[in-house]
Amino acid sequence: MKNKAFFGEKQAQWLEKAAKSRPTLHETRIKPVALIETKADKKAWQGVAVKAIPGGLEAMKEHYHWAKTWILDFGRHITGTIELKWHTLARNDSPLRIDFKFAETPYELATEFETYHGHLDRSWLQDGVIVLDDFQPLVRFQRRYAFRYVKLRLGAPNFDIQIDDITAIAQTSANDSRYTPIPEGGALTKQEIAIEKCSAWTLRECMQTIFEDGPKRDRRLWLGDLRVQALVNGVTYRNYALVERCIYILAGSCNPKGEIPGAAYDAKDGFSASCMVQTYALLLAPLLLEHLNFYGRKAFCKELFPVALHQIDLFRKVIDKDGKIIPGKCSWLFIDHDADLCRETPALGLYLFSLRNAAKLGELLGMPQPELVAEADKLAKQLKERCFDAKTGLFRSDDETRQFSWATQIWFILGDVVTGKEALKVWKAMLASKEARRPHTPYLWNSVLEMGTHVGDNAGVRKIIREYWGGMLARGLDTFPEVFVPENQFFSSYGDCLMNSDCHAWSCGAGYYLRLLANI
Ligand code: RAM
Repeated sequence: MKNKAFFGEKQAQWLEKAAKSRPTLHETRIKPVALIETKADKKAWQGVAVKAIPGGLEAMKEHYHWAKTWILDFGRHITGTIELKWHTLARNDSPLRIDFKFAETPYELATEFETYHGHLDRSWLQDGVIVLDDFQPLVRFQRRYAFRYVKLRLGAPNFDIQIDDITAIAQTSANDSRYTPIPEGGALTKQEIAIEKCSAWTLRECMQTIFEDGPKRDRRLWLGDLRVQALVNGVTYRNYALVERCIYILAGSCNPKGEIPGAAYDAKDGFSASCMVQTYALLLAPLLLEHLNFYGRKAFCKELFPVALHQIDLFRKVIDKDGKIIPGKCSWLFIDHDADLCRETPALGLYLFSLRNAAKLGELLGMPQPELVAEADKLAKQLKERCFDAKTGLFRSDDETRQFSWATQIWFILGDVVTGKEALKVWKAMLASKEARRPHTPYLWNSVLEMGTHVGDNAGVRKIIREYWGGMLARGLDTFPEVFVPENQFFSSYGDCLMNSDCHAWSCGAGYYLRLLANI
């Protein structure tokens, strides 16, 4: 029977390699640090603050009847579950009901999930009920959660219970001993060191059997997120095997046209791929180049290079001879969660970036692709002629809206539409522009850092990190969230910020740039 897989038997082999390289998850046991309550506070992020109840944890150990609510703070973000040890003082006349809720943020903790009105499934919100018919004294919550706070309500009117212990069991595939914290007194400020630490912690929490985007939601490997994660991993935990496992999963899941999926889920019964995202597919070439630069894994990169080249071949088909995207030909062009952003134009810049990176990779692998550079130069010229606006010094979108956006400047500069001093000028004009659409998510902010580094404004990049990532830190989180729009604290791409993931991999990139710029 003919093998329908585009890359033939290799795809099955890649999936097999991925299945065999499932990493070990390291577990840590963590005790709660405080019993807390939430209170409305206009000054706090999203209007909710938490307050420790003095002596609360000791009081919790006393026996009681009737149901009581306990809110625990574990003092840091955890990906894992909890164990509850308890006993009853007399025989029961009913089962024991435990209502529970896990939350990453104070707002999530304080807000009733019944108010949720977003368009992703409510099942992502982490609550539920356990009813114990048989009174086993040790209850381990079966699902995996992402949380710092846990709210429990348990007890019964006709028998006393006593809580003996509550412990969180955190899990990660990151090897903590490989992470070297940055000492104070060197090239980075205290705040920058804290940002780097938070970046690494964000990555660590997302490092499970795959690099997940967020351990609360979507728990999926996304190719765009993976590139950011692989960069930070390369300067922290250096788990190259996990990077390769993830690339094998995606490459093995290519559809019959050879398109690499944007996302995959590591399910118990196999990998399930979804979402064709062309702007992510084009990042495979840069990802492989960076992987080669970090670990020198030539054989691996050679094996996967044809998949990266094929993504370029596929994208070439959606561009006409004038260098314009043919309407209706693209699948999902993800650049940022911004519904009003013209995505086609930045996507063309990203295509240039992919072409140039593929050419560099080809050189290093001894598989040169000179025609890719010629193609990139021709397209860059066409785009410059059509999109450059001399009055503002910025590129407009290549459609009837003639929109100015940071996204277009970023990807045009990363794709070398202009270089050197000209590129630096665009960077400065972008930072000063009042008109250009700004990024919504840390994912695009990460590309801002990449652009600034590319044009050589290291001081400017560090300033953005201190302001934007520093602003996230000031929220009191110890992981970086999926979205952070300082002027709109309730912003969500999903219709309700309860659905936001507050430990999200694509936000960890600042740690990479800080180490790079400080030469650490
Ligand atoms: C969301 C997630 C994920 C991202 C995609 C495009 O579902 O935040 O991280 O890569 O969007």
